[in-house]
Amino acid sequence: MEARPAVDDAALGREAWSVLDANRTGSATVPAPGLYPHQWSWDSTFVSIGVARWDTRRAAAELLSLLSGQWRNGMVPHIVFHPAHAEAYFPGPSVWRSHDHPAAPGDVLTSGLTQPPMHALALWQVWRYAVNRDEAAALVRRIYPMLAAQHGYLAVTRDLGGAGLAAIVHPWESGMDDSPAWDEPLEALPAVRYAYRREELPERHPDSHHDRYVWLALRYRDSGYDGSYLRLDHPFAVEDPLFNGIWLASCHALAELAPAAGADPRPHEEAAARIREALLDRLWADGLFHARDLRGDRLIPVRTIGGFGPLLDPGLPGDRVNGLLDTLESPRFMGAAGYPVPSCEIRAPQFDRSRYWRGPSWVNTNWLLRRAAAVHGRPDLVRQLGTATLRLVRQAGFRECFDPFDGSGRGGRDFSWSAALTLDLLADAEAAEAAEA
Ligand code: 2M8
Repeated sequence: MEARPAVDDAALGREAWSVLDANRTGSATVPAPGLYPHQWSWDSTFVSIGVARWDTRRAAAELLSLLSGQWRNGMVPHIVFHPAHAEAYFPGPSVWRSHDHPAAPGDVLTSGLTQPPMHALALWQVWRYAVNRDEAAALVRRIYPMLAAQHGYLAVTRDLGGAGLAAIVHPWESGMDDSPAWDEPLEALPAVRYAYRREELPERHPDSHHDRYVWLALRYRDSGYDGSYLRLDHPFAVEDPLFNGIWLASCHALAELAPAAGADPRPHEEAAARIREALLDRLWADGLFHARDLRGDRLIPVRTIGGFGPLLDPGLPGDRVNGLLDTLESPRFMGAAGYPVPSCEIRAPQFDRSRYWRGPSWVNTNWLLRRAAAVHGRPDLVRQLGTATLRLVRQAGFRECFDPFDGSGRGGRDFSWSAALTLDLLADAEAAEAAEA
């Protein structure tokens, strides 16, 4: 049964917890019942962020469950499969065949791709709010080496452009699967035949590039998930500003966590500086960051929500920050939307108010942009994004995403990151009210 959040904050908070409890299977939380019945990587980081203020152990268990799927080369997979209903989602473990790969864990089934590296930001949130400091320190000592390995994997195996940015090798790695940013590189692929049974296709992808998604995943799998294949032959390689902006912010988080783990923060600060320089050098154009198609060797012109990712960096030069915030508040994005922030520029021909990552507003990207506004000293924007996001879930429920004009819900119901981040927003709103009183 879908939760219908109540109007007052306390009831909304209770509804959010009941969604998270219902979506919990053991120590992991699935993104949405039925639709996504396994543990997804960045979804779980948002769940961990949302529960961290109240329940350190639950937030930590979420991350540890996900990291039980980490490969020995440092890669954190985008899905950790729930063995009880392994094939309930396509592509399932029989497609990915992680158990055949020597670097994959033997006892946990995973996908072979990764997702935006939010994990250090989530651990930082757990560290920040933990009441028992000894427990928090032990947790940081346990998880820090795993995240350092994840960052090492990105820096070495995924720097396919050789300039210091991590490349995604599949649209699923961006988290913004159907974003129009991937249309051009996908359409440059050879026309492919169905590599799966038609009835396995998820209903929400009626005419997307799903054939190509599956084909790309199979090609990578058949290379043995090989790093040199990615560098030399894999036909999809894109430097995405959201993925890299999150990676940069996670480098700052690791630098802050390093002393608690008895490690040196400097390598993470240096990594952040390198990523920033590469972002500015390679992805900036016309007041926004753009994805770079490494195979076509060009910037992808369409403006999407991903272009604001580097705003998460406190060290981004002021002129770029101002340019990005102007674009964000302009009628291209927030200025013409009733409910921020559309996932694609409203004026772009590819904009579609209903289609998954091609227009709708999402709670997780709103939360990230709100954080970026806080980082750059814009309390008005912080308030605006927080209030509007809470208005969305109050009116439409904890939906997967929302129509940016009328706020109606789209996609899955009882969606975990929408519920978890609502808890965080409610707590901040309450703290702000208390400070004003
Ligand atoms: C969506 O992605 C999956 C593939 O990973 C799918 O379309 O089936 C995206 O919205 C992604 O960001 C999210 O992590 C996942 C689970 O919520 O669903």
